[in-house]
Amino acid sequence: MSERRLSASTLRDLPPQVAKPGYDIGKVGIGIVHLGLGAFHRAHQAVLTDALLASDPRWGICGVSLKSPRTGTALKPQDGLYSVLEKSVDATTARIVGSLREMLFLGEERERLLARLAAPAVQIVSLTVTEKGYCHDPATGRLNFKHPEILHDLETPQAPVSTIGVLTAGLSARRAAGAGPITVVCCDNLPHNGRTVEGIVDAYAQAVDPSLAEWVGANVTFPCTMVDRIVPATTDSDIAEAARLLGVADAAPVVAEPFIQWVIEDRFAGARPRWEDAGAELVADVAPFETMKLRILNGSHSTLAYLGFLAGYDFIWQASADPELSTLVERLMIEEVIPTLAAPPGVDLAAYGAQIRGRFRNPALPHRTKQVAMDGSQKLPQRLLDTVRERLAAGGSIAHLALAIAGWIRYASGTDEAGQPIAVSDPLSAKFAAVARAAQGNASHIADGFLDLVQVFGDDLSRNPAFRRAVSRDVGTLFRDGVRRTLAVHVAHHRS
Ligand code: CS2
Repeated sequence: MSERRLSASTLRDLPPQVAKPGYDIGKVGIGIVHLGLGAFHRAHQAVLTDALLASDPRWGICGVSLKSPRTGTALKPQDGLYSVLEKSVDATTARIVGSLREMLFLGEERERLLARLAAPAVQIVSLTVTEKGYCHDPATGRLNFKHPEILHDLETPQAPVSTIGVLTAGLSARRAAGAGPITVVCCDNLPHNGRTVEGIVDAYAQAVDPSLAEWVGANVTFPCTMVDRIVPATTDSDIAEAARLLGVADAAPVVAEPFIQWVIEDRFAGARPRWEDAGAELVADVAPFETMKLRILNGSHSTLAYLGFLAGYDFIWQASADPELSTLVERLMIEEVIPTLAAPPGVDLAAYGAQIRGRFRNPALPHRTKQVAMDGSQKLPQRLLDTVRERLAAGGSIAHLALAIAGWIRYASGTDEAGQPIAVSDPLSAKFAAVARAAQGNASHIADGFLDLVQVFGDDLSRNPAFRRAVSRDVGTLFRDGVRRTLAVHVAHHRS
């Protein structure tokens, strides 16, 4: 017997408690092209857009997979429909999202993608390609002209493989078609994400065709955004749970916490969906929201991921429930991060931090420490290192920050406390392995090798003796005493 599958034709058979699109998906146009069809987009922007389509059907999404056809292949037989399983501590609810109206795979459908980007109805191109997807130097935010994908695309700009190459080729097609202005909405956790992507696109376009760079300057805006929702990678047990809740199979559900936030700089080149009607905040200045979120949420997330993994925890909620790790994270937020922040209008930073610690403890969300630990070289600068810079400039202590950074180095050096290899997933993993090999188990050589990575630490921190000393000491302690004892001593010693 073949399994019944979620699709436009089975939509009406779903149980009444499953929320469904309140509009005819057949009448939805494509107004948005989204690059990076991952779980985060499908649980965030696609959900907030879905909520608007009943009143304004122009804003369906064409979702583009850049690296793997997998998600599109799962969604095509489902007419783009999928479920979002929202998990709080004591309940799971399911809703069907219908905003994804077309799925494209770059490897096979480049021409269709370029045609979409050149269509006048498309007014927005948004992105979730993760930090490393921008092929930039994380310490400076500038395009890395030596990145293999960028080298490839500069040779053959008409057949690009990198996000930046694809985006710029699309903007070039748009200019050629005379389709008018467009807005690029970056939804990744980069600092000043709109400005950063604007600079990266400009550098690339200048190298390909300076007249295109000029056109982009006059016709394209890059609003900054702050995005927030915890979305663990979908597992087989999530797929089984979706089938149970829906009564039909869904090959591509996503799982998310109830919390969702999107703050967008009101800086659009043309038309835009009224995302504020779905709960997004359109503001003049995103910077205070974004810095708050990157430093408080993502900074402590990474801290829990590295130290938690080393302490033997598979999941963020387990690491958050550990008394010493939870004390460390709370002190990190209150004593070292919050003093560097200007509160956005109407926000109490201490309450914001406490709410986040509560979100991390949600045991219904199996968010792996290993998942958050990925790509640390691309994440540390905006999550922890900018905070360090401001603390040092203000003469404040960096004890908790240094331990978090040492946790990353200990993790990225590639073996756990039982001597087993750690599969470190990071664009710089080959460099990490070379540092670890050359150090031959000597902790201070390991610390030095990592702290010399200027593409992570920048020239300033890499050469700052006080910073190097603090981190090096903690790396030494982690290797000598192990993470458990290091944490116990740290928490006892830095009692507030
Ligand atoms: C996490 C983020 O994987 C990670 O690095 O810190 O994906 C985090 O869950 C989101 O930014 C929450 O909004």
